[in-house]
Amino acid sequence: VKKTGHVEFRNVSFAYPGAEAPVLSDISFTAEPGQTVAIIGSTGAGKTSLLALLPRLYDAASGEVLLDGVPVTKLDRSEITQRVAMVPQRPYLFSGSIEHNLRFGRPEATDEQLWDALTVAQAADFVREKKNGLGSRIAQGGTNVSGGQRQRLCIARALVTEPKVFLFDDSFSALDVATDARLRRALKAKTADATVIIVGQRVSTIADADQILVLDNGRIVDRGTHEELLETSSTYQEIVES
Ligand code: DUT
Ligand code: MG
Repeated sequence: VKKTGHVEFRNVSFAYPGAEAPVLSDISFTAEPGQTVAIIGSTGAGKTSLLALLPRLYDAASGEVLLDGVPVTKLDRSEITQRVAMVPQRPYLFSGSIEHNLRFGRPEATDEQLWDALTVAQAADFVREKKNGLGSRIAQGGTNVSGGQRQRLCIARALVTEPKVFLFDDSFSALDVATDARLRRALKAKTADATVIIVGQRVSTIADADQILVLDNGRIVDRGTHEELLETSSTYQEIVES
């Protein structure tokens, strides 16, 4: 199997341990290398839960989640983490230098790779302006940087690992619209062959995706491009207008 970052969900259902009601029901879609698939839906729709099944934070109750054609349950954790990077909804920075935080998934990364990732993540200026640059200290939980800076540092951390698949869980929400657009343009140029799955609330963040999945109550109720969904999906129209 070529390890290109091909993602497929096949009739996936999932319930949290101990809960009876399924959080995801019969989810099927594919995300190909070079594509961006966006997931949109109201709070509690199951977006974060869906992403969590790929890096196996949880396993599906039924159906299959496949990475490059192989069920993730048959892969070693290291094979998954080499290919998949997730930027969580509440990105976490730990106590230590910026450099230390950025190298977390790839200790051997060069300084050049760190700066390259920071540049794409639109965080290079902010790090350069700090007196100690990459050596600047981050407080536990990243409490001494803003929410948007924290998001960008966590995006840079994911970029440093050069994954085949990026999972962004609402990773652009704390950025202003212009920074969001710049970041995603740079990301697209840098990761043209990667598979990108992006959870977003803001229409501008997801409108240029190759495919948008509209999630409602754990089900994909509609799918298509932005233009198609504007025509066909009342759920999507409601989200766009809200
Ligand atoms: N849920 C649990 N246990 C968890 C996490 C979530 O029972 O550890 C429930 C809450 C919710 C459903 O699963 O009813 C879906 O949650 P998820 O976090 O996947 O929703 P979301 O679409 O990511 O919501 P948001 O937009 O608020 O991030
Ligand atoms: Mg979520």
